[in-house]
Amino acid sequence: MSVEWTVERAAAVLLEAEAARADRGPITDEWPALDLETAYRVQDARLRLKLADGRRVTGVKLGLTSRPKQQRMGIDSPLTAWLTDDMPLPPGAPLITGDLIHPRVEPEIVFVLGRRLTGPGITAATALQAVSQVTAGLEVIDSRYTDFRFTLPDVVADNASSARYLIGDLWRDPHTLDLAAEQCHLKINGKTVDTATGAAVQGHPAEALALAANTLSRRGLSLEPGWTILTGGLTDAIPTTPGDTIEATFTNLGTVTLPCH
Ligand code: 0L1
Ligand code: MG
Repeated sequence: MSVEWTVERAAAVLLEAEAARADRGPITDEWPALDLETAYRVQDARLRLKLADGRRVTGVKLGLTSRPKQQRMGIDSPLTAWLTDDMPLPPGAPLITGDLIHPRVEPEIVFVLGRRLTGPGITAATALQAVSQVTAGLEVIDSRYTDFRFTLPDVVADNASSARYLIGDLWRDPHTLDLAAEQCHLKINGKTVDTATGAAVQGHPAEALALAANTLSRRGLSLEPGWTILTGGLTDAIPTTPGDTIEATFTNLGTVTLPCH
């Protein structure tokens, strides 16, 4: 007998897959009626389960913000997801790849908010006014779906494949930098494998921040002071191999280094 899908069941199934490091097929294969609005309810239900387990919200991430990544994943829309305090990697600590299913890493421009940002109607200029600091980061994504195969509602429900993130230690004033022109070199074991500028993220990372504020406002939510915002992968995400060191070097935002064990 097949069990009926609900928001709560989908949230629990995805959290179980994460905890067990067991990938699975897309939920929409079994629950084709899962639409985008319901998927965000699953994402929020998944967050409630984490909070009930003692976790704390640290911020918000944007996913699928760059056109090349959207094209590769076959999804033409950016999305938002929750960051919680079980995700940050301590500086210098390795990524234990065996703790995850099939982790991939992507370089990001990271904001910290100085004040609340509430949509709708937020523009990139207003959004940037709310940012107190900017730095470099690496996001580790780890879809709970086999082979990263999913539809937009699937990946929204799965909290945008979020797993871990590493933040740099060179904090800059965002108002003194041209973040669209900020350049990033993504390296594996010292060899550059990809390059991009901040313009890869919706034209400017502040556009991504505005998008997050406006998207969250549809659920009556704001971006809060002190939150970390991962504005989206600048390049495509690269698979991790134990023994590799992944490094993102930015023009003005410093370097973040992640050894993979
Ligand atoms: O941070 C991201 O852009 C990931 C969004 C989800 C898509 C993926 O798993 O690649
Ligand atoms: Mg990302």
